[in-house]
Amino acid sequence: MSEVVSYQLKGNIGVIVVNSPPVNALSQSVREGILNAVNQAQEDNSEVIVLRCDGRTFIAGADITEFGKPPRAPGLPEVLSAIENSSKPVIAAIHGTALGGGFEVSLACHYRCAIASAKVGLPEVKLGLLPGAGGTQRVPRLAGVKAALGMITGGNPIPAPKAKDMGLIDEVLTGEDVESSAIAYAQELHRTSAPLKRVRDITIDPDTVEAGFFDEARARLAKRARGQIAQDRIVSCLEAAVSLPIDEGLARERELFGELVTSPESAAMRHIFFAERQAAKIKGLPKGTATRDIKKVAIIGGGTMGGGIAMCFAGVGIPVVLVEVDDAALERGLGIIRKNYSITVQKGKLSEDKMERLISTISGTTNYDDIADVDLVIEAVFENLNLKKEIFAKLDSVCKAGAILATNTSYQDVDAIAAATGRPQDVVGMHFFSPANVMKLLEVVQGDRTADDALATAMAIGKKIGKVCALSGVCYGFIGNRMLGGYGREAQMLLLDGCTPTQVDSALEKFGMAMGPLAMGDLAGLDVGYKAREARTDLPDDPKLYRMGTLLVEMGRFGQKTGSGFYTYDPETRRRQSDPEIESLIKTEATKLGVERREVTEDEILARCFYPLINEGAKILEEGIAQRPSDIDVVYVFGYAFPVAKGGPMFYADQVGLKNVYDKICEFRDRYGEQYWRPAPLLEQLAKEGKTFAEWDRERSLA
Ligand code: 3H9
Repeated sequence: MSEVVSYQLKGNIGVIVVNSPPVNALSQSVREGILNAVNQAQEDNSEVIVLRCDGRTFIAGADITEFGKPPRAPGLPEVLSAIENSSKPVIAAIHGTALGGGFEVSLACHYRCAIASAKVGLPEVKLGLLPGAGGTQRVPRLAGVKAALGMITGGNPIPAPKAKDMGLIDEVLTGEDVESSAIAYAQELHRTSAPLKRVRDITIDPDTVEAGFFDEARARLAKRARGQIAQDRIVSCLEAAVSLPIDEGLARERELFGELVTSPESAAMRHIFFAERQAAKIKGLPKGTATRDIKKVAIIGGGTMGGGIAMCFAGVGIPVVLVEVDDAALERGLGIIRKNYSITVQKGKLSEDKMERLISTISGTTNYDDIADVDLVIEAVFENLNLKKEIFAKLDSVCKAGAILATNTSYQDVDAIAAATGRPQDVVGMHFFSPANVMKLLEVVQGDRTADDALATAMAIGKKIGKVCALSGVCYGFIGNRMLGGYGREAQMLLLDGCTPTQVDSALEKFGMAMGPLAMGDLAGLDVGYKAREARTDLPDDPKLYRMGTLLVEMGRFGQKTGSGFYTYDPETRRRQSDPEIESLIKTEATKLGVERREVTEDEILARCFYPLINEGAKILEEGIAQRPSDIDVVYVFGYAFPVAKGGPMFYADQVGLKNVYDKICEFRDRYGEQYWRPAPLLEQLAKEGKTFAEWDRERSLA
């Protein structure tokens, strides 16, 4: 009946099947197909209608690629009305994930059944949206207002058994074959003359919502909004669900959805959705490049990083061997892992049983011979090139042929490390971010001689352990840390120019950064940057450069770990407090260095800190270190907590306008010198051509 939706009468059951790969999103043709099928089923001998999907999942939501384009009939509300007003019961039969508009389709059905492995959810908030096809009105009618608030503002999928407990679905099917199980369920409903249940007919008792509930929710959500407005509008929709008749509630929901879908925040978050998926694809590598089997992993180095990486593999059931230099270090490493898990148990997020199972997946050794059989080794020792080379030579001699040898280095030359082995084709960088068991980003670093299948395997295993992967070429600091240099530098320069640490950090936090750069320096340890600078020979000889960071370390103020750095820290709460002593020290230093202090605006703070990132990003693109501008955005959003509602530094630059960014960089160059502010040739070119990074990338891929 349509290319993507079919309808067949099977006995007394009309079966509608959506088959629109990859995820059965509600494109115009799917909407039209469902509408026609429901109408057709009204006219035939069917007594019950089952709506199910082919492929890997039930409908995964609206077709996100259609947002921002002129709407095409039929709209989703029209389709849902046809389902809801069907004279015969319509049953949604769910497998995979029923998400967003997909779950909303099922909410318009009279019954919902799902196989046990299925999940349902309303993830719109992760795209800066709210459920725009009745989700905010129907979920509170089924599950209550509190549960609806958690589900819709959190956006996380809910397993079918839990969804049943919450009242969101009616039946968890016993079989795994969704069609036959759903037909059996449909027959049972028919035999018992089950009524045409419409969620819209349920009334919400306003007394179930205590006074002040919505105000409290708004205030709580605003604290973690970081520039996102969707949470606030979701609360408004739920208020409407409680206080208005359903049709008015639905109208309110549509109005607020309309506001969000045209907002810059949602555009940025949709950009990141597609960027994340794009980043996993390696240009020039044929789709379906074979990957190597990874059944057992070794981690060299049981420090914080190595332990965190081990936890990532244990989490997906892959046995890990931790390798340390001696028993004491090994005990310490395994102890840290146990402690991390215990904290999660204490928080009630992990059972004791599961913890023991996870810990039993991780073993330890001090003997390299014990890792001869592993499929992947990740070296995570401290940043010393000679040490890393020594380790790789040893790995070369003990590891089986075909094992992937990865380094977690943040700065060292992956090609030099690979050259220490006789198998550079098996060597790759896998750069995790601390804490490795929490942070989502994994930079996969391609050496000069890394084999295609080794690279594809690193990307695939990264995805398997739940990371968002982006490919980087070899250079100092790879994509993320290389770009960060100017960001931290300017944050400190701004202090001499007239800012307090609080002013700098607050401006960036108001923009949406999780933590300002100076507070971040205090958290990471100012001594870390200090030591790294000592080892560098390429930094300009300028007494202003990192002056405050250097002074603080010399004063023994290393940051949070010593109780003070740019700020002082409350020993109990670890909350930061501005320190008048530091503020006057900054003034004294500025005077000594002949810097005339002045009022600095928030706009200047943003430009001084972000434009070096963007400029370096442009150089990284020119050099082919990053594959695409959107990969850089992925690195910053998932590795450096750049606000997703701003879409990453390169997307943000496109919104500001590359000419504006370029002009400002030229102004800073004239004011502060070429050694810090030299516009990237690509930025200059695009500014002059009036193009964006995204346009440049599109043209390049078409060429
Ligand atoms: C919504 O529903 C609004 C409504 O409330 C109101 C409307 C009025 N559209 O993730 P994968 C593509 S908002 C278009 O790698 P997985 C994706 O780009 C929507 N395309 O697979 C990729 O393409 P490519 C609410 C989509 O198995 C391919 O499918 N729903 C959509 O790891 C495979 O994706 C959501 O937010 C889409 N909706 O995970 C759900 N979804 O191959 C978003 C995916 O070219 N989707 N694509 O790179 C997901 O969370 C995951 O895709 C899913 C599968 C869990 C379904």
